Amino acid sequence: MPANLRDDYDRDGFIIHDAPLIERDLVDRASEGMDALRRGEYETGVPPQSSYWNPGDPADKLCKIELPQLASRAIMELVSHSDIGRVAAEITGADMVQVWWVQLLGKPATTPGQEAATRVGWHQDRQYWGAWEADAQLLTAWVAVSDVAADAGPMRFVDGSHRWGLLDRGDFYGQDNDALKDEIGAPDGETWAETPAILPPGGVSFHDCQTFHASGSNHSGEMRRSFAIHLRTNRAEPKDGKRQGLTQFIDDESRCPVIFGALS
Ligand SMILES: O=C(O)CCC(=O)C(=O)O
Repeated sequence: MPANLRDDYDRDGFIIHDAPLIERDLVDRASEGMDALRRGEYETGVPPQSSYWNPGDPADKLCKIELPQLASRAIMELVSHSDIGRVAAEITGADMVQVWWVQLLGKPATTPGQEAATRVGWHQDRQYWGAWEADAQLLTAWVAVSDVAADAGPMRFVDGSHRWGLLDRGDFYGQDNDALKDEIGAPDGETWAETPAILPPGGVSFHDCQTFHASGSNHSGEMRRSFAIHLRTNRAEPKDGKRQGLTQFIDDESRCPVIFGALS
């Protein structure tokens, strides 16, 4: 890995590791696992957590399934990949990296002009993560399972926005990203500059919990497939030491694997 990735992460609030970190065979097996979950088939016998998308939902709805690794062994293998932990540790300088939540994300392909709520609105992850202490070091590894080219509705990051503080003005489910961008606005002296995360299957982007990001419609003709793997380092503690909501499983490494170092 280039030595300057940590500097890039500190400066921009994200990195785009477009050299695949996950081998193709595992990506393909996790993709099959994704199809099984979409059919409501859970090979471990354990369903995912309660989710925005459920089997039988319309084909043109954004597919978002919580903790898919509980239901599929291949998805668990993918989210536990040691190279994700290694890169996350390298860019944060951490001694320990743990997966604490995962989302399966399938963005259906639509045609221009088609009415479908498949976009992801500008937001900072941190606005949804109140179960962690305010200074917790949290980030996301977003693994491309399909080819995420410019026409597939890639994530877009706002360069350096992790340094803008928690503005709490975004909306993951928002569909009008121009209006949201105007509402959020760059703070005085800052510029709103966007970088798309173009990734091949197995490529991974990493973003800080305060980095603004969004994604548009997918016009590639194929579903855009990915996993958003939410990570904490040894510098992240749950709020008031409580296990609740999104932190409820962090003491259970069979659900929340440690992928670099060890829990102290
Ligand atoms: O998949 C997307 O377009 C957005 C995902 C996201 O918001 C995240 O991984 O934090």
